[in-house]
Amino acid sequence: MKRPDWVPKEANEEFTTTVMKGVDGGHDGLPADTIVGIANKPARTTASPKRRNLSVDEYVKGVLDGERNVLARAITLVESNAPAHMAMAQDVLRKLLPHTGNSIRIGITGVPGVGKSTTIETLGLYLLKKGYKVAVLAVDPSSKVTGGSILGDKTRMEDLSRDTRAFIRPSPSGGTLGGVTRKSRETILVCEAAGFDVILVETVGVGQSETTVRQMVDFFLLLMLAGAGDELQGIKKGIMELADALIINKADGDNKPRALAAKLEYNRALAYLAPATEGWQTRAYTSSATTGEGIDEIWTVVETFRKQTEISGITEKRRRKQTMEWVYAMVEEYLQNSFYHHAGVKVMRDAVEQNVIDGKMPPTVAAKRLIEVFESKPKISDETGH
Ligand SMILES: Nc1nc2c(ncn2[C@@H]2O[C@H](COP(=O)(O)OP(=O)(O)OP(=O)(O)O)[C@@H](O)[C@H]2O)c(=O)[nH]1
Ligand SMILES: [Mg+2]
Repeated sequence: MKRPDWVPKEANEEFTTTVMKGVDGGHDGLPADTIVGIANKPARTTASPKRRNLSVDEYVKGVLDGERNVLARAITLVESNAPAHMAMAQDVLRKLLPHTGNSIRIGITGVPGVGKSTTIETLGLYLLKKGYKVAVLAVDPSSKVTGGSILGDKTRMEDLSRDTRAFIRPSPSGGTLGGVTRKSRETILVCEAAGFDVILVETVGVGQSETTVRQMVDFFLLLMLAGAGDELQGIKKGIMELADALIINKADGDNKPRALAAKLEYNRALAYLAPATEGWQTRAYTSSATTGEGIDEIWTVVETFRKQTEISGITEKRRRKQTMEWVYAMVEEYLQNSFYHHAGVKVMRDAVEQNVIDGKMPPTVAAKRLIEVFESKPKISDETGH
């Protein structure tokens, strides 16, 4: 047999020299996350022996029946940038839509290392004990390729990821914030249709991602740490104003007294801020994700919030508003893609940019030129990515 050229010269008989033909629909553009298993464990979706393509109705039925591998594949479909997948995903979503809306969607943010994943693991396990089904999603527009901390998070949420009543999905690798946002919103809906009662969305506390996640959840949690100095130093007021609860995490051991002091201080500050949710006073609490202390109090707060905002109609009002934001986010995503993939724009961009840099063309003129080219022939080139 002819040895392929990638076989090292010194390789013996055992070295693989043939490549088996894949099964039908085998490698269907799955993102890298699905093949990154925890060490010594089989990867989640690739373990399926038969991977033929599913029809829209098979996706819908599988999701509604809560079949995990179909759920995972439906999310992969939703996350795909391929035009054919996008069209199919929209069909699937349309059929799932009547079965959505029944979960409570909770966003969790905070600076890296504050304990978001650990809190999700502890809270998630607590909720499973209460009989809820829990889905955990991550939104991280900064991680372009693999969803950043998948491995870290999956090992950190090890107990949760092992439970069949929980489902953990890393951030879609969407590139643009708009892309990640659309995919995450749709993933929330798919999880709701699959019967999850609580959806926990972790986001990195950087850039625009908090605002983005705030726009897709009912309740927004900001995790903080008790600092050594001025408690309010360095905390962006804007983010505090998005939160429905502030949690001073790592309130354990030597850190506990400081956490309790921080809580009082934040509560004083919060009294002066505009509430994130009409009619709801945001307060600070302490918790320890490692010992579990304070987790039940947080859940009581979430439940109180849920009851109150359901009665007042605030949740419904917020969700309606969020749906419209979603519509326009999709329009913006489409327009942005059309612009940057427009053949004429692509040809002209470099020259225009250089002219602006050299001071030969004012930015306003540059923008006008590019828009004129864009509007002259409505042609989108084949590529789908940026
Ligand atoms: N003592 C103590 N340590 C904690 C607590 N919560 C988390 N940690 C530790 O803090 C570190 C970071 O926790 P993570 O849960 O990964 O933090 P994260 O906010 O998800 O971090 P990123 O995903 O990187 O943004 C880990 O080593 C945890 O074990 C807590 O309540 N008490
Ligand atoms: Mg994390």
